[in-house]
Amino acid sequence: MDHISPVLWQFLVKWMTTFAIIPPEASTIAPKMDALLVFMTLVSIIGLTIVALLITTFSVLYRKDRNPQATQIEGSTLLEATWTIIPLGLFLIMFVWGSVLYFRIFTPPANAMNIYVVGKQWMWKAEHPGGQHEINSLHVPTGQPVQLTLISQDVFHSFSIPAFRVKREAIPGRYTTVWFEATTTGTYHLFCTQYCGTAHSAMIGEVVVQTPEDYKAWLASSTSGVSLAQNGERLFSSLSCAACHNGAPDARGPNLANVYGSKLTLTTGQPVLVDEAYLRQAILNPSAHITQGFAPIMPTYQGQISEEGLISLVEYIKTLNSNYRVQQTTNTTELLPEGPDKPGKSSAAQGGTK
Ligand code: HEC
Ligand SMILES: [Cu+2]
Repeated sequence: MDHISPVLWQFLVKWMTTFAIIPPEASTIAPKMDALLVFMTLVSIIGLTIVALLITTFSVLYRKDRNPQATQIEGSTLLEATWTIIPLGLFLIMFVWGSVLYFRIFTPPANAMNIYVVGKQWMWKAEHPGGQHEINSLHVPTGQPVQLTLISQDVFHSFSIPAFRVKREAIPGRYTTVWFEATTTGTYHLFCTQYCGTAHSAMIGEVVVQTPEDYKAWLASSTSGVSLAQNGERLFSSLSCAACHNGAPDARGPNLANVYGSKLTLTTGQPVLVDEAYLRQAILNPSAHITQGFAPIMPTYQGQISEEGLISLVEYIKTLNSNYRVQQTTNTTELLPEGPDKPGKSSAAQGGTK
């Protein structure tokens, strides 16, 4: 951590990675996670040493031939309070320290760029906003917060990148997120850490961390030519969503422009925040939550659209927001080859939507 001497810390980390005690540290959170782990290990070792020493000393000092007659001790409040309060304090430090890290890992910064990851027996599929797809591999740039939105197509999986010290469950039917900022270029392991069937151990891959320039080049060379939002637009028309959602005042369905990030009121009077998860649910399970002022006429699309299709639809609906276009420009298009080269990154436009 910051309070330990940096030289000592570097030495320690070097030693631990050389002897494969910990994986390399390749994200901003990794050293912070390791500091907590080192603290916990030290406390355990010190505690173990004290207990082992006391047991040995007492067994020797009070053995039977030196103390044939047992002395009855009725207890000592001071002693008991001491060995309760000191460990309690130590555990509370770990608790608070751990919670701070936990909230940091699961609260992405507003300027994070989003990559979708779909898990299925037995592979990981990553979908970049520009339409780049990869299987069992994930390309990310250094120095840029990356949020992963995870979902599973079948059973529970868990997406883990040890070198980044992050891991998150991929759950069927629900989006989960995790974020990181890679610091060091290189290739790192990617695992599924939730037993998910016969070929679970083969559900592995690699994370390729590149400089922003190399990442840009990679995006350019692996583009499918159709971004997620463009693919979503196609689906939107081929599934005839526009028959009801055409934005006209007398349309049978609500106008979807600016719906992402807004607060809707349901017929029950309950307010809901429209995020990615809500959009996905609204398409699959429209009758579960009816927007006030509308009839429950939207058909369910359960089983008709793949997870990738849903992701595309969600991304398309997001682009219908006037302010999202700005946000998308600052988040992803600057990383895309065709994006204009801007001198300064502005994060001011990103406040409103989440
Ligand atoms: C038959 C007309 C109809 C069709 C077709 C239709 N919808 Fe809807 N949709 C509605 C109505 C009415 C609502 C509002 C009532 C509700 O929540 O179910 C709605 C609600 C929604 C919502 C929730 C947002 C809000 O403002 O309530 C989303 C998102 C949505 N539809 C997306 C889609 C997508 C994507 C498709 C195509 C795959 C589609 N809809 C097809 C009628 C339709
Ligand atoms: Cu798995």
